[in-house]
Parts: sequence; C-alpha cells; structure tokens
Amino acid sequence: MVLSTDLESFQQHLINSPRILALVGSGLSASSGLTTFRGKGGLWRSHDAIDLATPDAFHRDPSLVWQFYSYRRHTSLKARPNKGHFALAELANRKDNFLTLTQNVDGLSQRAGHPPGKLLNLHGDLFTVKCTEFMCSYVGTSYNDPIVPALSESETQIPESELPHCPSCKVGLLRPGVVWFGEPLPFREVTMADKFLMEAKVDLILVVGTSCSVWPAAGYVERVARSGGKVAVFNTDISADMDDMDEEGIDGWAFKGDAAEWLPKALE
Ligand code: BJW
Ligand code: ZN
Repeated sequence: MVLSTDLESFQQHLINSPRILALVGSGLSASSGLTTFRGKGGLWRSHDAIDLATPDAFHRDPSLVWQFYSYRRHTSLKARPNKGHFALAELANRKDNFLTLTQNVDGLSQRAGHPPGKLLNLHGDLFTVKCTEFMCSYVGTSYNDPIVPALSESETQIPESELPHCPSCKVGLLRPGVVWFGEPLPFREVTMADKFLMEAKVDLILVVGTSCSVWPAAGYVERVARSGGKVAVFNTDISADMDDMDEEGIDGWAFKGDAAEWLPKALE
C-alpha cells in the first residue's frame, strides 16, 4: 500500500476522527533552531548526541554530559515555538479525545499553549533535575541558565564539586531529568498512553518530525495501525519511513517537508 499525499482526504479523515494520537520528535523543533539527534544535526562539538544520552556517559564524564545538557537548556530557552507547535497545540485544544506523546525535552509544545493534560513527555524534560544519590529521591525543577556558574560557555573539564548538587541531601550529584538509553520511560506517562490506546480505537496517529528509531516510542505507530487506525507522517525525509511502513501494511498519508510549514495548513 502506498502512503497518499492527498491533503484533502487527510483533512476529511481528520475531521471524521474522534480519537487522535500524535507522536512528536525533534524535527518539529528544527525550524525553531534546535538540532535533531540523527543525521547532519546530531553533533555537539565533536560528539554524537546519541552517545551522550546514556547513563554510562554520565558516570564516565559528568562534566561533559552536563555541558551538553547545559547547552541544550540554553538553546531551548532561547528558542521560540514555531508554527508547527502552535498548530498542534490548537488542534489539541479543539479535539476532545486527543493526546500528544512527545519525545522532545525542549518545552516548546508547552510554551505554544498545548493543553498540559493532553501532552505526555515520554523522554522527560530538560528543566527537571534528579538526585543521583542512592536513597535520595529528590526531583526538582530549575530554569536557571546556566544551572550553576561553572556551566557557562567554557569547554574545560569542570570539577565534580562545581557541578549541580542536590539541595536536599547536599551530597548527591544532580542529573538532567531526561530518559537515557537503557532507562525505563516514566511509569505515569506510559500508563496514560496505554490507557488512551486501550480505551477505544485510535482513528489517526500524526507522526511528526521523528525518525521512529527509538523504542518504545516508535511502537505507538504500529499499535495504532494494527488496530485499524490511519497514520499521517510529517517529515522532511520520508522515503525510508515510507518504505518500512508500506512493508508493514500501514495505511495513511505522508507529507514531505518542514513540519512547521505543513502542520498549519494540514491541521487547520
Ligand atoms: C524534520 C524536520 C523538519 C528534520 N520537519 N521533520 C526494541 C528493539 C530494539 C531496541 C530497543 C527496543 N526497546 C528498547 C530498546 C532500546 C532503546 C532503543 O530504542 N534503541 C534504539 C536505538 C534501537 N530504547 C531505550 O533504551 C528506552 N528505554 C527502554 O526501552 O527501557 C526498557 C527498560 C525497562 C525497564 C527497566 C529498564 C529499561 C529509552 C529511550 C530513551 C531515548 N532517549 C533520547 C534522549 C533523551 C534526552 C535528550 O533529549 O537528550 O531521546 S535518545 C533521542 O532519540 C531522544 C529523542 O527523543 C529520541 C528520538 O529521536 P527523534 O526525535 O526521532 O530524532 P531523530 O534525529 O532521530 O529524527 C528527527 C527526524 O526529524 C528525522 O526523521 C528528520 O528527517 C526529521 N526532520 N527536520 C519535519 N523541519
Ligand atoms: Zn539528594
């Protein structure tokens, strides 16, 4: 089955879909100036962004990993939500049975006015911090930029004593409240996503700016398709995704280009 590029039939299906899920990835924030993970945007200094998103990388070199996340916090705070974030937020406000599962940690959907009750952060967020000390369960929020003075622009190794520390136990090193490879996704978010999928059939899933290469997030597309829902992909590079989806018998649409341009006209 070939994914359609017909906007009119997509919009008709959107109107007739009582229950809609959206799976969002870093491509949605690309035109806000934030980099994606894979492909040409995925490098920070000389490091592959994916290699830094692991508990091992943090244990090995907390200074390097904090510098990476400090840079991401800074660029996310400076970035503005784009027309794609606003269009999705508007749709979420308009539709009763709507849920966005975002893999993004940049906070731009929230800042675009996406209703919080219809938005689940599957991979955490950049402004949550968690204590790494065994037996300390401190979780907090910080929008300070930089979070500690040592994390200003410098590229030198920062002594561990100058990295962010826990205000509760006073001894533990804080870490970014994001989900790294090998870590479970947050229980509440996964439970709520499962509930949305299991309560009734999802008629449509919008797959926006994601390579669908990370699990379990990518699995939501197949789960919707398997239960008879349609799939609409918004991506600058859909050729690879489309081939896979055709093989899996996924039915729907593929709109190639910038999600920030496509979403306002497709979701109007
Ligand atoms: C545009 C555009 C524009 C550009 N407009 N489009 C099953 C099979 C195999 C492996 C696994 C499996 N299940 C689990 C795994 C292991 C692993 C995994 O998925 N590995 C894969 C590499 C195979 N998964 C995990 O480890 C997960 N945890 C887990 O499963 O735990 C199990 C467990 C249970 C109980 C106890 C213990 C463990 C956790 C995954 C966490 C992923 N974390 C990251 C980092 C988050 C923090 C941070 O932001 O730094 O999440 S990795 C990174 O990838 C980040 C992203 O959210 C995620 C997805 O990336 P995304 O957004 O799709 O970005 P790209 O770059 O890949 O794609 C961008 C797309 O946009 C491209 O397609 C472009 O074309 C497009 N684009 N500009 C529209 N303008
Ligand atoms: Zn602590």
